[in-house]
Amino acid sequence: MALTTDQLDTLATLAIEVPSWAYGNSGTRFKVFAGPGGPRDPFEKIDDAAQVNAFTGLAPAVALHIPWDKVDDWDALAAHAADRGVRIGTINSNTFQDDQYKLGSLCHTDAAVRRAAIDHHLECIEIMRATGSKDLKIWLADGTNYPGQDDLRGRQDRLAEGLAEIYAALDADQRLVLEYKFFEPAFYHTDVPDWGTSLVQCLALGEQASVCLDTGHHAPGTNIEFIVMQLLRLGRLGSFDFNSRFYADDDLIVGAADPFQLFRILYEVVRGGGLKADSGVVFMLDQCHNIEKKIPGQIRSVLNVQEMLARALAVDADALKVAQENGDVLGANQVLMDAFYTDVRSQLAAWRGERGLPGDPMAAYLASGYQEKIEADRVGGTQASWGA
Ligand code: LRH
Ligand code: MN
Ligand code: MN
Repeated sequence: MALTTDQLDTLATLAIEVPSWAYGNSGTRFKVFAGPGGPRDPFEKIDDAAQVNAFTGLAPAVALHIPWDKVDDWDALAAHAADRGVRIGTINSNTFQDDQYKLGSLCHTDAAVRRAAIDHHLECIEIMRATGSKDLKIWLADGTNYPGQDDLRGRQDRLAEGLAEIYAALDADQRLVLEYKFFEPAFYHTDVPDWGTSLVQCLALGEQASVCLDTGHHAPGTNIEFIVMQLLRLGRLGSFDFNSRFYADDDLIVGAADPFQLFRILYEVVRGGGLKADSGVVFMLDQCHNIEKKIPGQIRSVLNVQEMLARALAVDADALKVAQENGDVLGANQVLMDAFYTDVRSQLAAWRGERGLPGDPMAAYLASGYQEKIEADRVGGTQASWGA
């Protein structure tokens, strides 16, 4: 089973945003391992991200996290990105690391804390204007640890109020993307725990608000591709935060734990029109590389997405429809599995060659000398960690 020319052309529309925070040192709450050659500022994070794009042709945008990536001169950062052949993508807000947000941000009972959280988002919108970014992604750590700790409904009302003020500040071509997560850091309840809550809040805001689906943010056993289908059906799938999970929010290399799940998700993307530019779906990675080298880790990640997308495109849609309409349970399942088991690697290597890219991007990066150079050059100074 080989991909047709049309399918290969569709594959070329895949553009992935890599996260700036993937290049800094990261770890678990037990230990952060410092790796040599880590970027010392946001400009060097962009340099590293640009390598992923140079070797794969898949990652033309870099998502930033504020304040981790704050610089004095946003024009200079955007120009630096353009010079390296990439652009600034989604701006991620951060109301989860300041002391004032211990009991919440937009949902906090104290109006002064809510004000600070709203102002932070207004600043993010200014940064979007300065860098040309179109998406403001909001993930809130808001929640409680104990029943009775706060009023669940009051918090939801305050959330709606805060989001409305942020939404009102958007330009006509900017979007608000609201990310959900079922637990962590709060353990009793989370204020945006699921796609339903995110969707309800987005619907109240308006057309420029949509849902971010982080693949690591669900309870075990959740049928994620069903959520993808439903949000695409409603025109409210704003973006993906791709990563892999074995247990909880592991933030490991997408497709590492369950390539079949990634295939199923991407099949629903294809089926629901999520690859078309007018769908507005942004494909982002939200990952950290704790023990492996960062740039090869990102290269592996974007290749995993491309490979599973190629297999999803290989599904024989006509045969599947016939089997489904005939009630042919096993036949329909086999059509899907035939595509999943298709080895597309040599075809993808040839496809890259036709586009002036290395057939084996990982080997080409490792042979390029870039890793040795940054490990030699970036000695001294403070390496950026997962956060600042
Ligand atoms: C929360 C999250 C969110 C944050 C990122 C660092 O778990 O997925 O997207 O911005 O991690
Ligand atoms: Mn995320
Ligand atoms: Mn997460």
